[in-house]
Amino acid sequence: MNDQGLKIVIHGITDVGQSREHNEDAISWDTRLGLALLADGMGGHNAGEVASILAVDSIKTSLADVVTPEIVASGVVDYQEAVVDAVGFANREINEQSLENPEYAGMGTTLVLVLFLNHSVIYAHVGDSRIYRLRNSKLQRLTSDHSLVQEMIDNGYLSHEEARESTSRNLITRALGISEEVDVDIAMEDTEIGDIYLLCSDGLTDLVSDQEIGDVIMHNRDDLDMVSRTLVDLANQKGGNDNISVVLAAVYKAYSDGRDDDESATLEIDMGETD
Ligand SMILES: [Mn+2]
Repeated sequence: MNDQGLKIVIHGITDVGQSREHNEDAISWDTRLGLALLADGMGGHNAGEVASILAVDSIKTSLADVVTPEIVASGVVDYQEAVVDAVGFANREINEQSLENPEYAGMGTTLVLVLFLNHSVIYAHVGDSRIYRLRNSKLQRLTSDHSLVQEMIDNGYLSHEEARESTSRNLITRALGISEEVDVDIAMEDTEIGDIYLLCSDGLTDLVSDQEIGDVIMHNRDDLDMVSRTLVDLANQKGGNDNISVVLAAVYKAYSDGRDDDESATLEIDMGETD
């Protein structure tokens, strides 16, 4: 929600990839709310799809009730709390359905979301879907995977390179729907004009490096449709062994698309904190 001369442009694609029968990823956004969401579901049959769609729809519906111009202007709502509540509510809905329907037993989903509020953005995640931010020429990973290999990296047992090759890299340590409570990582930061946020599933990051992701965004930063298609194409060219999803959200001035680029700038990569 922006009333201060900023415009949030959002674009995304979800793709089944080259080897899966179903697409269990779900993406959704609402430009008016300044909200973008991505979920990567898991579970037998179609349960993963059910979980991921339920997550994005439920959270979007919950937040639409509180992200109105009047309520934002009133300053009475703590939006980080509102996001945690919305994710918690979605978690319980998925968990209840998984307990009620045998075919949905054990279903769960990752989640990443960004919510833009005037000059700041709230971002939240559960699982191994990621959020990156390109600011000027620097790509920064804003999330730390809730996964076994990330824990091993944090504890010094595995390098980033070894983690990329690990056969257990898809084992996640947190997900929505698998128990009554969920622990959400949430943060807030100021935005700058020209920032581009990328939400993506592991179908992208397992195959496409941070360097490649940064290069694609840098070179097409005024065309989010092109960025989305190029990233998905790259993952498919490298095998596309999982569903691939990307959502890009850019902060522009209300009266202009894009920004003046420094074409000569070189990309820097920040892998994020490994705390
Ligand atoms: Mn996946």
